[in-house]
Amino acid sequence: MLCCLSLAEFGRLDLLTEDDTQFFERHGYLRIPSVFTPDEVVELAAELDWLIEAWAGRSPGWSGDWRSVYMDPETEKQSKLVAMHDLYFYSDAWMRAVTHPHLTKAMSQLIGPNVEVHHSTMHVKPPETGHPFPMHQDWAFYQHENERYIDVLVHLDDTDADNGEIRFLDGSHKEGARPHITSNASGPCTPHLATDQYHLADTVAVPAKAGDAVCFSIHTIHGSYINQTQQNRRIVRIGYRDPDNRQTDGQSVGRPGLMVKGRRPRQAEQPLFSINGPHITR
Ligand SMILES: O=C(O)CCC(=O)C(=O)O
Repeated sequence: MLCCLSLAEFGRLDLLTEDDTQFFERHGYLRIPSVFTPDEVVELAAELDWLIEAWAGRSPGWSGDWRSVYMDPETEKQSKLVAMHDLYFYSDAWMRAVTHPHLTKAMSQLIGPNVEVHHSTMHVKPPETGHPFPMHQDWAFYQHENERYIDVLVHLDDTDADNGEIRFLDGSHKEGARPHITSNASGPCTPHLATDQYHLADTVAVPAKAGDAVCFSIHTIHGSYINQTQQNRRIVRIGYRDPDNRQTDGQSVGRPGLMVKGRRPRQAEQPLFSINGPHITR
């Protein structure tokens, strides 16, 4: 069960040290070890495998000319990504995961007293040709006004160079949002940064263990290599924000999320959220 805290576990609630928060501010990313216990990982992994079978889409993944830089033609044809959004609409285990006290406490240490969940997204790299990710900021997918937005990669498998661990451009969050390429000669493509200016080879690898959470700023530039192993590489990204950090465009814009820490301050004249949608009330 994910919900009950023993006294020993309660002691873990002060999850991040001063050194951790300073590391995050300086580098723009942080690995938080063992946020989820081995039992919790087993449950979440089983639920994820069910979601993969029952709901997720299997597609060639992100589009763009970057694909021919990252992959030879044969690999490019075979490369696939298994993905879906908002896992907590489909699985109570994932609802408990995004509201997990250790995780939400850590988020409030980095974001502030009030924390709202924005989305969750499954990224599974299938065996051998599982999708690499070009260098990008997540800001390009869900634009927000300030930096009080953190993405968390919940690891369900150990990651390393062979299965495409997450990699960050150290300190790149400090310059804020950067323009991304959103179209190529053949038409619109998935947002990414120019392959001749931003190189995966310049990034810091952050291998992690199943149960770890690797968090990073919405402005931290990152990417990853292909999965060359025989197993799925299973990660779920969860986005958390300060509810006062207004979203201006992109994924799920205008949709309110659950408050997982603190309160949603009321802006002047702010109406209640509409019960008839759309929810663009801010
Ligand atoms: O799953 C990965 O390796 C990269 C994920 C990523 O780039 C993202 O979630 O923004």
